[in-house]
Amino acid sequence: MKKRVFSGIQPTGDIHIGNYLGAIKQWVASQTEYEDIFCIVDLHAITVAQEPNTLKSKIREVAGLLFAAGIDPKITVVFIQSHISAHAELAWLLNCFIPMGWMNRMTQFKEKSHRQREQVSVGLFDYPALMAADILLYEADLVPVGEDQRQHVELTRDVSQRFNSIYGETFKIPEALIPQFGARVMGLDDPTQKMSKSEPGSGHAINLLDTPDVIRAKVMRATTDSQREVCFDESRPGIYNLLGIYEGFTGLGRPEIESRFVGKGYVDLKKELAEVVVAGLSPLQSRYRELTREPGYIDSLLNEGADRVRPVAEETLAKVKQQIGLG
Ligand code: ATP
Ligand code: LTN
Repeated sequence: MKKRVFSGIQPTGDIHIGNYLGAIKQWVASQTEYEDIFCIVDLHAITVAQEPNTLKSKIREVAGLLFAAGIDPKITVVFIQSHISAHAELAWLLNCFIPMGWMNRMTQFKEKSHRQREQVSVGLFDYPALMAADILLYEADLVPVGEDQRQHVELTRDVSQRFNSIYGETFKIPEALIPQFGARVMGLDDPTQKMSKSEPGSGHAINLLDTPDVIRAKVMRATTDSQREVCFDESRPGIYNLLGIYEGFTGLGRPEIESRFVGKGYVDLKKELAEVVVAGLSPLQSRYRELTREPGYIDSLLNEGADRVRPVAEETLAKVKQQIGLG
């Protein structure tokens, strides 16, 4: 029996190379080893304000990028979260088993709410409960996520264990799967901040659909420091991040990468890195253009995906409701 993998991606902003190296690339690589389910989490997206038409088109764009990156709809399920109502329903049930103290510790909420101040919704606070519901509905063994999501997977484990200890074995306890490389790609303009879709600056992230010239310009403008030597040195976050991206796209080992830049400077690294990223994204971009040529094709794949996994979600939800004594 293959292990089941579940992960989610938000249809907000532009998908960037942090999402690609930290998540999508690993998902593609794992398809034959695991039974994969990937969810476009539109219900999570609305925890912050979204423009309706943009949200709708972003959902299709994210799906298209996943398929273009190599997710094979014949073996892997990709679906839209709001197509399966069990997600929202289980989130409510879990809410009643998550102590406020656990939620108050969530660092992502602290960061995101700090940025928004009085606009912060209850949904944003409750985000981890919905994420726990996503994972638990499908009895996932493994949850591949970037380092930033580790705490949410821990909360999922805690609430499932708590529920099981009250009502008996109900949920499978999932485990986070954090990639060693590309776990945390940092912003090009500020290498002390994680590259993020919600960061507005034009020099912050390289997006998967950026043109070669835009990619080159962004890499050349990336923030570094005033030293010279090109090596993996964590105390120099700018250069460390650029080398990490180089590593992510080429798959080369660190000593090999460092040896390529002996006697060369930051500008050489940037020039070479830009070409590595342009070449790395080019096949994905042409597949994306092909996939989106036929209107409705992406939607048909997403509907099929939801139809395949809905029965699993409904069965888990029914079991939970029965254990609690609802209805
Ligand atoms: P935002 O920062 O706006 O919340 P995001 O860029 O973190 O969005 P998500 O949709 O939340 O994007 O994340 C999708 C996947 O990409 C997750 O597995 C997440 O951990 C991973 N990821 C996001 N940003 C990075 C990053 N900078 N480096 C590595 N992985 C990342
Ligand atoms: N919170 C995640 C997206 C997400 C997710 C999930 C990831 C929503 N539900 C379930 C793994 C499993 C994020 O922001 N990257």
